[in-house]
Amino acid sequence: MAEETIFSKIIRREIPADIVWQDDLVTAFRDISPQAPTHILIVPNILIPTVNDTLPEHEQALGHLITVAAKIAEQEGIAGDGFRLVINCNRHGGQEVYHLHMHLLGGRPLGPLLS
Ligand code: D5M
Repeated sequence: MAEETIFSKIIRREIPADIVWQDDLVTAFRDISPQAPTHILIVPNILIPTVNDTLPEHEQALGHLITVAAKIAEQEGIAGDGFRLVINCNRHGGQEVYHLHMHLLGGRPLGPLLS
């Protein structure tokens, strides 16, 4: 059984977060350390630690991350100019919180992907 992170507490609304979307499958909230004018994390409600731990039964929730990202981008007014979706995996991917999440970044030109 994977260990819960702070994101499970946010999903259950046990600790404060600026939640912009929540449904049966996913929760989205503003990143505490924004790297762009819009920086939102979209997370599956069930705990999947990393992309390496994804299973076929997770596909509905994982696909939903993207359709919800599109809705939030529209809601935030950044859909037209564009945005970036990022999922970090493990150490080389720069993952800090081991509850799979998608970053939605936008509101400014983001420049080259890699650093
Ligand atoms: O990204 C993990 C992200 O999670 C990082 O951008 C900070 C953010 N974070 C950490 N704790 C919180 C809370 N409590 N609220 C909102 N955002 C948070 P990674 O892809 O794992 O490097």
